[in-house]
Amino acid sequence: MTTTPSLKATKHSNTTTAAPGFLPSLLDRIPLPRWAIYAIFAAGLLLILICLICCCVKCCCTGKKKKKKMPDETINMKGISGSTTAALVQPDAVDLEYGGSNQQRGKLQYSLEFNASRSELSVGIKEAAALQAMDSGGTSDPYVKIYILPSKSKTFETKVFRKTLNPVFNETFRYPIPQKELIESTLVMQVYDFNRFSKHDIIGEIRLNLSTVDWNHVIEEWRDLSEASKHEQEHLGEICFSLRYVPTSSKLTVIILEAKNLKKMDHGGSSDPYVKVQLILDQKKWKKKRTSVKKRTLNPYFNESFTFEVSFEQIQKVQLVISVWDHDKMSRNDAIGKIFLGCMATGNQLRHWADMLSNPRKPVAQWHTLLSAEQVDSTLALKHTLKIPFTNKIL
Ligand SMILES: [Ca+2]
Ligand SMILES: [Ca+2]
Repeated sequence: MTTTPSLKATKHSNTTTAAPGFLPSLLDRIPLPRWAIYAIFAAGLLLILICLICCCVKCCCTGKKKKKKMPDETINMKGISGSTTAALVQPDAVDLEYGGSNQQRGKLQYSLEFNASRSELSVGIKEAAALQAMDSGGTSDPYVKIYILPSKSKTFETKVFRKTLNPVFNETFRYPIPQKELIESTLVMQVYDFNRFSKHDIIGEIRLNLSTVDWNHVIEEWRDLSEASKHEQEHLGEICFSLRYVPTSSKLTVIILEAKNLKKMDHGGSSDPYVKVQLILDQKKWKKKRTSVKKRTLNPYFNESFTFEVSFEQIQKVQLVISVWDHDKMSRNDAIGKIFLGCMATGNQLRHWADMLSNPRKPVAQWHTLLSAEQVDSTLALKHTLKIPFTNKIL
């Protein structure tokens, strides 16, 4: 009689020390020792914990990888040859660059007006739409170049619009031109993609035979851009130089870095290039310096620095003329191409000049496409210093 209650008591006390309620009775029914059950639980918990940690680590790592990819991308983009990584990252850009000739170039809206009494043609560049993307980011940096053939007297450029395929230019350019000449001319409007460190790409162009235009009305219309005609784009070459202006010391430093794809001027299919750096003030030649001659090359490397003293007041009105020449031993040196910078400049050249002024003390380098010397001279409208004939000089 006394044993049963004591047994019951011990059994009871056992259960109370473990855990009261449903769980202990469940554990009792499992045909395993308690330590084994606890071990299995612990192992299970550990496994879940490890899984959770793994998930967290994986998430964090992929996040970091995505962030890290950015600099790799830019390096690859800048690389000379498109690496496979770049191709994987930007498949669209690569496709566009090597796309067929049926590629949509986009369209341009322009206006034309001829003022007969003033013999003046006004060309309005309104806007462009759905332009072809020329850059890796799927955009372009468009600007428009305008000139008239066959005179090609003056080339105008609009402002550059960064990273857009639908720029609104709203700029008007005026050409003094007699009516007789007008109806024998062709107006060329070319849309380019600006690139700071490489040649600008032509997106497309519109060629208008001005004899077919009804000049009784102001014309405003949209037209699709077509592929630029190759034969007429006379390629003179490109030049890279850096500009630096220090207002406190009144020093303008021009470093002629290099040129490439220069026009062949000599019979051997080469040129002997050198560069003239000239400053023009009040339409007069003011200061002049030149680089050494690089023999028989179309891609000369100069890296020659020239410093001019130009006061802050003068820098506002000075024009910097950079011209590339071919040296000839036996005959007169020929100009290969020219460009000018300054507050009077337009487009890419004005941009470089403005960048220099807004970054005092900092050298700013940029590539430029050379224009014909005649074209630049006519734009500058230099007061030509009369060449005194040899006989007069003696007298
Ligand atoms: Ca560009
Ligand atoms: Ca030569």
